[in-house]
Amino acid sequence: MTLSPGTTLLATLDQYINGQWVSGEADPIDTRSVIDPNRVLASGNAASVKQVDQAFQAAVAAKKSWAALPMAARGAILLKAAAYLKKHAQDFGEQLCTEEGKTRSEGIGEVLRAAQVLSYYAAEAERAAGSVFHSPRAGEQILVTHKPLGVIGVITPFNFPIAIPAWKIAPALIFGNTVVFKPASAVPLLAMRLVQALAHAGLPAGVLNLVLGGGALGDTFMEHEHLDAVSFTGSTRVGRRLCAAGAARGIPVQAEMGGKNASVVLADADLELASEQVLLGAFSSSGQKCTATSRLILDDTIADEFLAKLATRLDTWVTGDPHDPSVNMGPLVDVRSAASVRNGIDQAIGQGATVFYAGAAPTGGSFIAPTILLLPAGAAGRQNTAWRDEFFAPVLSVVRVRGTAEAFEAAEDSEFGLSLALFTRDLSTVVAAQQELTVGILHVNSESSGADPHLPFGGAKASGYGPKEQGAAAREFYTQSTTVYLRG
Ligand code: UN1
Repeated sequence: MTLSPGTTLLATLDQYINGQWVSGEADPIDTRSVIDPNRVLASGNAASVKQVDQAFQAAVAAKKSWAALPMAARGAILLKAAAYLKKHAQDFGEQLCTEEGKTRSEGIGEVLRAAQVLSYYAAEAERAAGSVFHSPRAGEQILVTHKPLGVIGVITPFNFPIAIPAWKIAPALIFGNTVVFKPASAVPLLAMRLVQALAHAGLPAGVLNLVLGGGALGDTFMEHEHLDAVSFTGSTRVGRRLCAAGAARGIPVQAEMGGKNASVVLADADLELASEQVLLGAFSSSGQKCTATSRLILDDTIADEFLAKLATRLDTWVTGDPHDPSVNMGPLVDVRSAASVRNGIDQAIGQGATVFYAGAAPTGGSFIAPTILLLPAGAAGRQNTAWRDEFFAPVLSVVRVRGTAEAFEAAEDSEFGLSLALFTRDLSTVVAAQQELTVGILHVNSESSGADPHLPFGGAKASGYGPKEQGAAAREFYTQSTTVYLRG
């Protein structure tokens, strides 16, 4: 393959093991621009199995002294790393845009979000360390204290190449664990940027180790004797496999997996607001978020008006080079994903879906135009591939329903249960939704995506397994508790 002329590499892809950047010993790897696959952004070699072992040995060797460091001292390192990311947000955000394909402003926003996550966990030393209970016996108190688990394997997806690693690594570290981190093979550059920030901030050797390579490295993790827990975000297929492997050897696994999130627009909704939020939920970041809206449930009485509003908004939604500030949406992460989505759309049409909206997009490459599919009402439409399978793309599948009960029934008709956006002005409908819908995150009158660092994040059904991520919930996963019956 010929390389674009005049381009210089942004970095060498290296492993970070025991506080040193080292060359990989396995096959050559590189990372390329999503817009111009001839442009290599960075290249190097993948980690060998032996290097994965070295990473685990380093993490084991570092764990005692790291856990012994006062939490405030650990927090100071996270805070310094956050400042480094803020300082480099423009550059790293631009690189994120080139490597992953979300828009430049989304890329910068994501780097800042990673910084925010680090700052949030840096303050953990200022929060409660555990809890104290009354005892039914005189002269006794009961304490619940938290200790680190040990060495955490962190396995992350391509779609948030710095924010998701940050929201796993920051709590792992602040609670006193050490980490071996394997990012998605499509986004090694941004993974290196996060590690670089923490290394720059003075993280002691061995506390965080980075190994680069394909999915098989993740399986190597699962077999490593020193692995104490795994936090994974990615597909339900891989997540379930990791959960089973973890259960077989008795270690905790936290898995954030697929989504097929619905937006429900009821008859009394503010349609202007709802159409704006559904647009963002379905098409931001090219729909490549596990929280993206991919199912749209419309009350029959407002369906035509709503779809007309959504189409009008989409008419000004520009798909193209994500570096261009006038562009709203870039390509998918790679041509293979785009081919699979095109195939999924064809299959859905073969099963009775009709195309309501097919936007404009550059031809070729991994671009997928924003697409709205109408599915037949009732159970027939809900058997369609486009209703059941996660496409991870800017494709929205619509069903019409009559009334709230039918809308909730359609929303529940999915194996997934991550996020749901409900559009209504009626408080009792909101209360009913909160009671009846099986989702980890419920948005009322806002888009289905988004996750603030101080709040629990995670899904129900096939979307999630194990304790939730982020906020105070993270402690549940990253520590083991001891119940202390204490008498003086
Ligand atoms: C968001 O909605 O902003 O993989 C975050 C994902 C999720 C993160 C979503 N774990 O898309």
